[in-house]
Parts: sequence; C-alpha cells; structure tokens
Amino acid sequence: MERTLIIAKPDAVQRGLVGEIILRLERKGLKLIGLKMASLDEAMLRIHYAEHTEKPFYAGLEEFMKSSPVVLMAWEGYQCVESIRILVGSTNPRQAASGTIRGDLAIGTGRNLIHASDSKDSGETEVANFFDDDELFSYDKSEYMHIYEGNERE
Ligand code: IDP
Ligand code: MG
Repeated sequence: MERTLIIAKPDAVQRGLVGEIILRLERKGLKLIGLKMASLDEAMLRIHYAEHTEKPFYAGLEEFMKSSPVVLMAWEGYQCVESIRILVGSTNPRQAASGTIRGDLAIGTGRNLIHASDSKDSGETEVANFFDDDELFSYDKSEYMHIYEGNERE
C-alpha cells in the first residue's frame, strides 16, 4: 500500500484546522498509520524542502514552518499519494478547486495549510524522514471491505 506524509503546517495549527484536515482524509477512507506533533528545525526543513532551497520564497517558507509546531501524519491507502494531492488542491489556494482543503480553507500560497507528498517515492522517503519504525502502526481497518475492491486491498 502507498504511504504519504501529511504536514498540518503552522497555519493549520494556529487556525484550529488540524481536525478538519484529519476529518477529510478519514472520510475518504484512508488509514492513519502515524501521528505526532513536532517543531521543525532548519536542518529538517532543508532536507524536506531540498528542491526549493535555492528559490526566492525559501527563506520565508523556512521561517514560517518554524513559527509554530506542526502536526505530522503518515497515511496509507491504495494509490493514496494521488488521491490526497487531489483532496489537498493546487499549491496556490486561490487557484485550488472548491471542495479541496486549500480551495475551501486558504488564500495565500505561503499559508496553504498542508504539505502532501507528491509521488510514491517521495511518500516513502518523507514518511521515513519524519517517523521512526516504532511510530508507524500496522493494523486492519475493518471498513476496508466497504472501501476497496478485493485487489485494491492488498
Ligand atoms: P506543494 O506544497 O503543493 O507540493 P511546492 O511547489 O512543493 O508545493 O512548494 C512547497 C511549499 O512552498 C508550498 O506548499 C508553499 O507553502 C511554498 N511555496 C511554493 N511556491 C511559493 C511561492 O511562490 N510563494 C510563497 N510560497 C511558496
Ligand atoms: Mg511539493
């Protein structure tokens, strides 16, 4: 099963939208396999946002991501990386579709509430970067037979 890292960013924590984010992912039928609060430091952010460190917005992004604790989550599900990116919406919330987390709840690109892994490989890597093995949980979700067809559950 695919895994993806979700970060409820400082704006989500400050605005009390962590529960709303979790609710939307739970309602989709995805499985929460890891959850914790953390304060991110420069070293972690430079690894997490390695592709962006040379970009003009990076300094502001790092400062913002350090401004409050965040909530880190690992989610699992059939092709969940793509489905979560669709639920999250475009990076610029003003262009994000209505019905998405960013489209419904955010305005500023630098205050877009949530990080979601963007590929199967980055999902695996990012979950491993932020969670130790003993912080990730493997369990049967009883509702799976009502969410997935047989071959999708494997
Ligand atoms: P993503 O979060 O949708 O994957 P990325 O392009 O990977 O978007 O950018 C990472 C994060 O950097 C964004 O979520 C946003 O917080 C911030 N960011 C990206 N582009 C801009 C920008 O043009 N101005 C300010 N912040 C930006
Ligand atoms: Mg990204």
